[in-house]
Amino acid sequence: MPPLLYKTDASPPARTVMLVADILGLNLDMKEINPVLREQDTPELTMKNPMRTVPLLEEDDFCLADSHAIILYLFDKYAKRQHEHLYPSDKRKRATINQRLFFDCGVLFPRLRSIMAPTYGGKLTEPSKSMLRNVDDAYRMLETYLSNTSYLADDVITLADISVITTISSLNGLHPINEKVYPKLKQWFNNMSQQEYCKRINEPGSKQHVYGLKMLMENNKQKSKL
Ligand SMILES: N[C@@H](CCC(=O)N[C@@H](CS)C(=O)NCC(=O)O)C(=O)O
Repeated sequence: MPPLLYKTDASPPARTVMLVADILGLNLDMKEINPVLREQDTPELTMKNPMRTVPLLEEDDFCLADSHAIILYLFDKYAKRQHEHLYPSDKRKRATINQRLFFDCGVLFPRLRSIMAPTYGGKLTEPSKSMLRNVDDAYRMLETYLSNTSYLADDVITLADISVITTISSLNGLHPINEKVYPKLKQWFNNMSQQEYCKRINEPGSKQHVYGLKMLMENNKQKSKL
């Protein structure tokens, strides 16, 4: 049986897993979970993933949460020779990719989440100046990562790019990358967005995510006027 992925298309980390599975030619079973409705909070799913987050991978009696851990596992288990460039065995390249994955997990996505959580919580009517400053600060870091290579960890696409593109697509929808300030990041974003699998898998979900967040902010604004 193929592994089962609990996911929703709007979720950037879920899209990362879907992209990597697609690139590896892996047909995952999928189960739709709406984190806004807290569908991941059932006792059964909480046992499987105490963090109560999407995505979650289940394979027989093995459960794995966090998109970064999941894509490394999928690569380890299912990658073939032609996928080597995604996570090369060269130790320094691998370490750089790992660092970018930790950056996405520990820095970039939390800055997006700081906008998502109060929006879903019914409070945020628009991102605050400090939220946007933090996003710009992350754009600055990415611009620097792109100083010497066309992609985030190498001159070819690696797992680092697949992980970061989903977060950045949602951030860019909320706070567009300024090409004059971050030209390398903008070029990278355009290059990644042109990839066939990004158009097919990432773009629809990120549009849905950004549209949903903007609609909710508008609703929160109307409610705050009552
Ligand atoms: N670092 C995690 C983040 C997962 C995450 O926070 N997912 C969001 C949906 S985009 C979620 O499930 N949020 C529910 C919550 O935080 O309670 C990953 O990469 O999988």
